[in-house]
Amino acid sequence: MVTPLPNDQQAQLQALYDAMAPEGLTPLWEVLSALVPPQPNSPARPHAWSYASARDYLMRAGDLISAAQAERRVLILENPGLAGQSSITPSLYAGLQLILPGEVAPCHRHTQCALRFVMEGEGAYTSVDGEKAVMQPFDLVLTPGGQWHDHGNPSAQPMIWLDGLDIPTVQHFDAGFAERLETEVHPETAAPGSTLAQYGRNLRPFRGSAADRRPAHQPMFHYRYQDWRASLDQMAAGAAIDPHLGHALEFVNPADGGPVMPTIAAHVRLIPAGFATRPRCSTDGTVFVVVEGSGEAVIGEQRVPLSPRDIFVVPSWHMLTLRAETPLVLFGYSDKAAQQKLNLFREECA
Ligand code: 1HN
Repeated sequence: MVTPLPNDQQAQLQALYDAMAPEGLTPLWEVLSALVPPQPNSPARPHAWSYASARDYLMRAGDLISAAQAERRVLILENPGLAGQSSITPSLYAGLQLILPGEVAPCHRHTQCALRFVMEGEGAYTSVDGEKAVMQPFDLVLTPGGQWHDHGNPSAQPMIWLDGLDIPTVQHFDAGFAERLETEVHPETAAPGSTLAQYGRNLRPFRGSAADRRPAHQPMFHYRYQDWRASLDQMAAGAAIDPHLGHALEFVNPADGGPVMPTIAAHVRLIPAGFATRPRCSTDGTVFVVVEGSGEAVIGEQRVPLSPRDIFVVPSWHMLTLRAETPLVLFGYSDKAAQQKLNLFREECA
């Protein structure tokens, strides 16, 4: 309500609201400015998670419940401003998943899109529609909506990755479906790495092969650290630095040049030692992982010290400045892919 009302008018209005409420009627004028704010006013808060501490709890969970028992053994990174919502931003979910040597996380599929960003371990895999992506630290692996996926760890070390999903977005649209495969593991449909070999170098099958097996609109599902890291280094050696982003590269879907999944976009950036980015805000609340280096993020009023493998979230329309003490390499994902389709995405640079 913009102007305060006389007490008797207020009382009469309240009586009116009370009378109509049982019939599912409420007055817009009491909520209009909250419903249509002049700019985003996220309920999410800037927050950082120490990897060492989260890892400790995750390993303790590993002593108490198996991957098979849990279906997915994951600690949710819940935004303190979104308590009870299993969300890191209003549209995105994040979690840390542990898979111990010898374990299998059973095969299922769902409408929600997922990405995995490897935090530690090597040699475990995600199988997507029966083709394994064997993972190394800081690889990005996608399980797009509707594709069967199971995980396994034949290596001798624990494997931990960050799961990023569009769960709250799908929940918002009330459009989620999920099912388990009858068998624990999807039968192998192709040799590990075959899709990467065919689509990962600006090529695609002339006919047949993975062209029949992978969806034409989204063939790629493994983006290797060794590849993206080399590209970032070459960019940093040659290109002028972007004052707001540092040296930044987006992961693309080779089928259309767009973001990696319909709802989720992902990128990496490198901030050279001693560099501080100029402040920038955008409507896509973003989850970041520190891959290398140390420094500081300033998110609105909040200062967050950065060290390797820490995770932090920058909610929509919060100014972000990144300062690198040593060369700082970050991975980030957000709902920019969805926002651009809906003509909602905006950014502002200072
Ligand atoms: C899921 O399918 C995975 O496949 C991880 O590893 C976390 C959280 C909610 C719903 C589905 C996975 C998930 C998930």
